[in-house]
Amino acid sequence: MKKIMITGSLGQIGSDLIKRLRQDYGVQNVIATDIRDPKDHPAVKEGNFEILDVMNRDKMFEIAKKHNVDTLVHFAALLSATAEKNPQFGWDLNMSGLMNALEVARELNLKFFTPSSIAAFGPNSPKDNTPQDTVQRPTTMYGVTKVAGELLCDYYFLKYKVDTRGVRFPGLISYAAEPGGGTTDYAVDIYYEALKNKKYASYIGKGTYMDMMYMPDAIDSIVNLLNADPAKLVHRNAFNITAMSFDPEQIAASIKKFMPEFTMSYNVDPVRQSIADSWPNSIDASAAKKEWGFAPKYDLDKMTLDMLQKLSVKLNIPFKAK
Ligand code: AKB
Repeated sequence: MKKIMITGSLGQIGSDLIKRLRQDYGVQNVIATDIRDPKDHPAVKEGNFEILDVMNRDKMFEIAKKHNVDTLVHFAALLSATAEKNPQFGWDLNMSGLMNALEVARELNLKFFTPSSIAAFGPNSPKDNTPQDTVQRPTTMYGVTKVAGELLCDYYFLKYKVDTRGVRFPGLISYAAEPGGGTTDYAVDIYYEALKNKKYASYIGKGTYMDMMYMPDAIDSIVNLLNADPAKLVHRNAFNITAMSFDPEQIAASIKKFMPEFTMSYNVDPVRQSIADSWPNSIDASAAKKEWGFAPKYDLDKMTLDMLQKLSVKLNIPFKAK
């Protein structure tokens, strides 16, 4: 992996991955692309940036060829809550975007990474410690596209030998770019509101457990899986990974440890609650640990303290852990 192109790179994961890859591989060797072009974004100002709508396969091919990339990381997609509002567009964007990216990877012989999600499981998957290989009958459009995407990536590896790799991400928590349109986003919003208002009304109900991970661990997982020895990869495209599982009460309790005046109430959103109810409480990441050494570093309290400290700088709101 020497020259990497990223689609949807100004989103939550891309914003952090660009920084890491530019540090590791050199600024000029990371080609950031996105449908948006905010001129003041560091990724746009610092290095190579190209406007790309992933529905346009010719343009994607042209950019990859022009920059002579050897790796394609494909993020552009609608997340769960947004896809549920417009399922037809969710299918079109998530599936055509992925198919275009896989075709570009096939034609140019690129290494390929795209994320799947805990959303690839459904209400009849085992709820706790959900195995790597098990029943997958998701009931959201996002989940349907994630299962289809996992299979499509397997297909491109088996049929065309494209070096496809991927993980099932849990909810990702980060401070650089805010997530948009997910179900797990409450676990990001809560830190912003804790700093701004010392209180938060959760749209996810008490007792709803979901897998989560802090962004530095997610970024490590992408880089480590892309660099993993292919001979050791049995699963390739849909590794379960997780760092923690909690419900709103537990993340609130973690914030209170550092900010005792913080309070939480509930204002449950039925749509996002029913999506969360269809997902696992916790998934089993043992295949990722065994096949490529996945090892997250952040637990809930370590993440909470870092999030509050980093966000206080970003938002310019004083914070001192109690
Ligand atoms: C979402 O909530 O839609 C995403 C995901 C778990 O894939 N964060």
